[in-house]
Amino acid sequence: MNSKILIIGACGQIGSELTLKLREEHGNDFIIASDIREGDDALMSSGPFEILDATDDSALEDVVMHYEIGEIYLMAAMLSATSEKFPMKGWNLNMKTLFNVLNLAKDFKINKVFWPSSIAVFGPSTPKFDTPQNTIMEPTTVYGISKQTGERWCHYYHKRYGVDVRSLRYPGLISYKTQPGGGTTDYAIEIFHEALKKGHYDCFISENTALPMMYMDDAIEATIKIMRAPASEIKVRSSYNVSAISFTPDELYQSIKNHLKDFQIEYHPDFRQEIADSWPSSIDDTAARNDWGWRHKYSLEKITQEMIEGISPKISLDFEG
Ligand code: AKB
Repeated sequence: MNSKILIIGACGQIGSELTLKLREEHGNDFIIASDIREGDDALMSSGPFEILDATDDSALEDVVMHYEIGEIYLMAAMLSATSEKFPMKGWNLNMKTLFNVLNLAKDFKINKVFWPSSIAVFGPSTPKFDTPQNTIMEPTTVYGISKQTGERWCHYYHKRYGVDVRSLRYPGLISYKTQPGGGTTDYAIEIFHEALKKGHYDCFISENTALPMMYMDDAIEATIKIMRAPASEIKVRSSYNVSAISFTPDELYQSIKNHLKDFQIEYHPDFRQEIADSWPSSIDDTAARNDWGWRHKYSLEKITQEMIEGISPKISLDFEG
């Protein structure tokens, strides 16, 4: 039953925590981490690792055959803000890696695929509050277009070739173990680092912009839960809305200020404001809750506490070192 699992993008924000969690549960040798660069000590020393550019289909197939991989979690992607700077690079990376993985599944070389979608599939014409599972989707970012297109291809590969692909529309993900890279929701992580380091944060999103957010532990739980659910429970083969909490930069600031009384914030919105304005403020995830039992655990208060406790020792080490 314990077929080997390949994580693509294992050194990234989600990949690194997912890899360690799956190694804990399946055993280190069953989880093969891969990325275009090496990760931190915890990841590199706990199990097999391959340098892999997943846009290269034959290199990917070699790794899959060598380790007799049964499942792939494709966590490599270029996020919203970076994709706006490099539109063709973002499109090529996000689409090519998906096709390479879906084609391996279509050819029966692997059995199951996880692919992350995002709230970026929605756009300015989408209902902004309690955004339904099925609704108007007219994304205005390259990243959003790549995720929306990817969703349609996942649905198509399932319907046409029977590929067992499962997907979640992640909201902004908050974590302290690995830095995020290139997202619009990254402000909600940077703010903790700057609050603890400098007592001050220049926020690139305006104070009343509400966005859907989730703590990393909830995101990992949702990812593993949807992958372990019986196939019959997975009724949506494009991607599921999953929701936890929504907050504005001001609400997050107030929550941090409850712990760090002198913390100050200023707002200097940049190009990422337009991206944030095009996304929903809150998400209706009834389908995920009903179909395969999704429940989130982390409130804003609990996230704030864990982030401060997790980042503080790193900051002290920086000062000492
Ligand atoms: C981003 O901000 O680009 C990502 C996302 C919401 O998918 N965190």
